[in-house]
Amino acid sequence: MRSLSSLLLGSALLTVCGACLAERSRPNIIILLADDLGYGELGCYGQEMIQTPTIDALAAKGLKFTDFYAGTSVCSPSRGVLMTGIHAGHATIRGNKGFYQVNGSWDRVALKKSEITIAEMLRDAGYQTAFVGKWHLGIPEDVSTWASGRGFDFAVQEQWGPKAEGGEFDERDHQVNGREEVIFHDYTQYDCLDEFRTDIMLKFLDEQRDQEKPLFLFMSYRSPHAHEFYLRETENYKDRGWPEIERRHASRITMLDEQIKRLLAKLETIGDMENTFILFTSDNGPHREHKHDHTFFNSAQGLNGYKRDMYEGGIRVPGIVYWKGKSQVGVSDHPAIFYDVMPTLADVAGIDVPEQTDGISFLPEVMGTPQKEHDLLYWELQHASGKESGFRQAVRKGDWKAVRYANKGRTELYDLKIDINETTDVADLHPEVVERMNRILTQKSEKTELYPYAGGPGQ
Ligand SMILES: [Ca+2]
Repeated sequence: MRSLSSLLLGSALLTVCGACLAERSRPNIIILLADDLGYGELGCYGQEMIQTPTIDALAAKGLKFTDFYAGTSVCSPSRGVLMTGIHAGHATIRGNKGFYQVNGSWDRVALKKSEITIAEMLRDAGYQTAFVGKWHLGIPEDVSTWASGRGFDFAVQEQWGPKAEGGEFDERDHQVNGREEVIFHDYTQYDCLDEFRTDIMLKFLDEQRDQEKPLFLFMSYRSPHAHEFYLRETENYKDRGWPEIERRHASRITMLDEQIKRLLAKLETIGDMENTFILFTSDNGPHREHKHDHTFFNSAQGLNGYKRDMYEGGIRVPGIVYWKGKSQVGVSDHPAIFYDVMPTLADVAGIDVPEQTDGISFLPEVMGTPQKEHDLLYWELQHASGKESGFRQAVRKGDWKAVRYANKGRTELYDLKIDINETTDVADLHPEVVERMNRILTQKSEKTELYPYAGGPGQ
């Protein structure tokens, strides 16, 4: 029997350390984000030519979402929605570039400091937060807008564009914790950029992991984005007779899969896979750049459109959740979107959801309990390329999907239930639905200073 004094001592320790115990018992959280990976580029989403065994295994033992959506259809604004939980119609970042009237030019836009990021939310809840890769939510000249300034204890960031003191960043230089130091990506030493980035994260886990804290890790990969300086020669798919550009595309996706395998193995080794919530997704649909043809591997799984489009091919992306011993095993058709990620992770961590978010936690769906649905999902994108192609919007309400080319005053309507590939515009057959959707599209897009077409036609 324990003595009274030891019971009292135990009780005192519990009181003293109650807060830290609560923090330590919070689950680890990991976001694995691919760049421009299409809905159909993984085996678990029907891909038959490109091998992705690690991600497929994650989907097989976790929950695979069929209706998972990016924040919008291009990098910076989509990632902004992911990090803030704010939908694209009133987010700060509405396109890769905004229009600065003061000098009449299109340029980068940073997240507002008044908008809390997922990293800030979790760091404030006691998490150790770590980031490697592409940030794309700040401006090059202002380090306070970089990942290190937005909630990450450890941040190694690819950076390009002008330096505050003049000159340009060499994007092979990965900037550590702001500009504390630089790790040079000597691309002759790695099979691919994501191998280099994974090495950085593995080293962090070996040397800087604070086991007293739960971990939030955000791996922002390069693959299969078109822009990569160098890829080491590999034997991958050499016997297939594919065009070289397509062989390399497939090879990079398979190498990304291998890097995820290395990271998961490390987490398993150090004990961080236990009680860890993992989300794998992509920031937008497949690209068709540098002469890569997104139809060669059926990268959007037949969906219409690709990166920068408001059709499903531009915004519907892989979404896989695995939480060892806790997540449901199977497939979900619950429509979820990037602005749901912040409330979901708040739910996972057991903390309050920031008021700014438009999202709904999809944790109940992951756990197999009753799930609240969105009334509608909304996207918009401002291109910097001019008025004609400038402003695109989309809304999904039930099975209705409207796509509006606002600067042309044209709204298309699709019935996803019978036409998931958006082949037949039925706007003429349902003018009352179009009118309702147009009202939503106008209402959801708030005017904002740096995106002159936001707000829709006539504003
Ligand atoms: Ca992207």
